[in-house]
Amino acid sequence: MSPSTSAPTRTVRIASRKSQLALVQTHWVQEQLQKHFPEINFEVHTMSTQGDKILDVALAKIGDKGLFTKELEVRMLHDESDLAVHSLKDLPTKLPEGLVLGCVTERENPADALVLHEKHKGKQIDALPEGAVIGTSSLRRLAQLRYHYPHLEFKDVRGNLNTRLAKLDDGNYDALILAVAGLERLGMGDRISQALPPEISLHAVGQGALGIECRGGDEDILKLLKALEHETTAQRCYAERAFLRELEGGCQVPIGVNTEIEGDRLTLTGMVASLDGKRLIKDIVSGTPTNAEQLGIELAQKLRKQGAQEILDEILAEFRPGS
Ligand code: DPM
Repeated sequence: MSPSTSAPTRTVRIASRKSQLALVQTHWVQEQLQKHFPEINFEVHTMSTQGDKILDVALAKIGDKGLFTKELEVRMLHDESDLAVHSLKDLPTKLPEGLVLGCVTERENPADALVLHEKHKGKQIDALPEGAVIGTSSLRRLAQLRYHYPHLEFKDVRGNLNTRLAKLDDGNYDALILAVAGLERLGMGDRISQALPPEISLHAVGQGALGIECRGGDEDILKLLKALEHETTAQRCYAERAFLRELEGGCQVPIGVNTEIEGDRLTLTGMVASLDGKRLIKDIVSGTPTNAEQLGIELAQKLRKQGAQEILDEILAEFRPGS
């Protein structure tokens, strides 16, 4: 075809973090969009975020307002990128003015995974001995596991998946807790010793799904993103995000959820726990999926009546940046 007869190719610019997991996710989105819209050219631009650069400080201590998303958002606001792919759980529940959550993709297994040192091969979490050291930087995982297993010890761990697994294999920890979805996307599903059931660990809000962010007024991009939207995942995640937003919890808080949709019924379970694992408040609501956000708000209010806000305020005071 001669260039004079074909329409100029339109280019859509996708922003992504540089981490291995982010790139796998972004390239998957790029491929899906390309399949749906072969006439458009989808281009990926990568960059580091604050969260990628600060590796030596516990995540909870450096605050969480868009730690892994801000640089990508600035690019979209400056019209240097058109969309950004995030692990939905890393995307704050309140977005900067001008940006929206344009699409939620089909969720993979949202559970947390137990990854063991070889010497514990074949065990489940119940069988780990007194004093076994669990590596995690998640206050949510820490609080729930302390509640169920007060005999275990916990140690912070940072770095990408490979770094963490190397630290585990070197004997610095007896086990790690990581997301099933992240391990599977990186082809490391065989390292999972146990997917923790929701009775032991409620997952993070949005865990296992990707969220694609774009400019709110960009109808062209919003239309493209509709092709990747997964309706029931979106309804579940909207309920979860409304719950977290209502409790004013950031990404790094001991708040966990589980959702199920069966027929025309969405059930949302949520919990807030203290960091010492001594208090854990948990409740459940259900209703129609079209009412997802309202359900999230309702559950937050239920937990607040049972003392959830006091627990969150204590933690906020402990981790306020600069303290
Ligand atoms: C958030 C948390 C963690 C990530 C906190 C939490 C885990 C931090 C840690 C909000 N983001 O879950 O309570 O354990 O040190 C992250 C992972 C994925 C996205 C890795 C993981 C992959 C799974 C997904 C880090 N962000 O959770 O093990 O895309 O849902």
